[in-house]
Amino acid sequence: MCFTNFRCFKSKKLKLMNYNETIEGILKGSRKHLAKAISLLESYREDDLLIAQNLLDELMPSTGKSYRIGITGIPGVGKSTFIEAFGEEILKFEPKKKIAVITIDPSSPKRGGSILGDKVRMNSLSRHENVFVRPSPSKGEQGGGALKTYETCLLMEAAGYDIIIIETLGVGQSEYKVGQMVDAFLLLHMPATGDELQGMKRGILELVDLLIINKCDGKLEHEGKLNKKIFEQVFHLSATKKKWSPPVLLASSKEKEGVGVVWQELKKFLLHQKKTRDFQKKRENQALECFNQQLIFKLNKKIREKETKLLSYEAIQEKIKNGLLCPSKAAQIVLENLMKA
Ligand SMILES: Nc1nc2c(ncn2[C@@H]2O[C@H](COP(=O)(O)OP(=O)(O)OP(=O)(O)O)[C@@H](O)[C@H]2O)c(=O)[nH]1
Ligand SMILES: [Mg+2]
Repeated sequence: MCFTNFRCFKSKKLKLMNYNETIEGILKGSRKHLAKAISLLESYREDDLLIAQNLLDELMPSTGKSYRIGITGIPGVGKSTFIEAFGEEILKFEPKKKIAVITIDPSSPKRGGSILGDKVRMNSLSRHENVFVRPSPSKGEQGGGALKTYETCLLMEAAGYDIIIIETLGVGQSEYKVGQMVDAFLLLHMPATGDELQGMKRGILELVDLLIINKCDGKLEHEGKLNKKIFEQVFHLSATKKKWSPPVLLASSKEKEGVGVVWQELKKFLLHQKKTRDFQKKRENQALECFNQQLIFKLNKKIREKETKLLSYEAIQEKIKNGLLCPSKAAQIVLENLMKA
């Protein structure tokens, strides 16, 4: 049952794209219809977003059945190369699985689109008939980037994808946001990148479920083994707080070595999560968090759109920056004006 705004049914665009055909197409696993729905979701236009919202709402009963996996690590650590090897490894043992990959690209501040959208990547994996690779613009926080990634996951689930892999940018807030929207979060580390723990963002280590030391080939192999001991000690020391101590694995994505072990260990983790019911609890919290974020995002957007009667949003911001208006009083004024409007 669709509870959302029915105004969108009058949209010309909706008639053109054929709403029912799109829903049926997605449920049958059509890439064309899935891609169209994701584009609507990523759009800045209000009418597109309303259609995407309604589509997703109708598809909700068919979502939730995948494993959502986040992959992070500094730029150049080998995330894309790893995902390609990892995906191929999964399909070797479980050929019926359907894998979707979302790569988050830095967005162009001017155009709002994806800068690297046209870059050819994961060439061999993306050619597989059971694989769907989709670059997604990060759109910054104001564009609600992470929220769109979450909903893209839901659309992919409705299209029957069993495993959804999200490659983060590896820098900034989006990395943490992805870490908080997946079932399992994998961190790729590269040996010989200086002081291991100083260089590593501590907060990320707390979100990690599996740590993979990549590029363990050639000259870096020995260093990789030394790094493994350091990370194992770190996880051992913090193990009392967590039910699961993240395994530290050595891999070479380029040589496709050690990648199969990652899949085996990941399955153990997911099974452990399901047994302890942490899997379901985490999903419920994530869905509620997405709702809260959407509410804040939509409220913020509305406030920006509606010029307050007393002061414009920009003028209020200016006064706050110059210390002429107290932030809580400012928020009160904006909210009151919004209610009146
Ligand atoms: N020697 C070696 N090189 C690797 C390995 N994995 C990736 N590389 C190389 O590292 C470089 C960066 O790899 P990517 O897979 O693009 O890294 P990434 O983390 O996805 O990079 P960004 O998306 O730009 O953050 C490429 O030249 C890869 O060939 C590995 O296991 N061993
Ligand atoms: Mg990459």
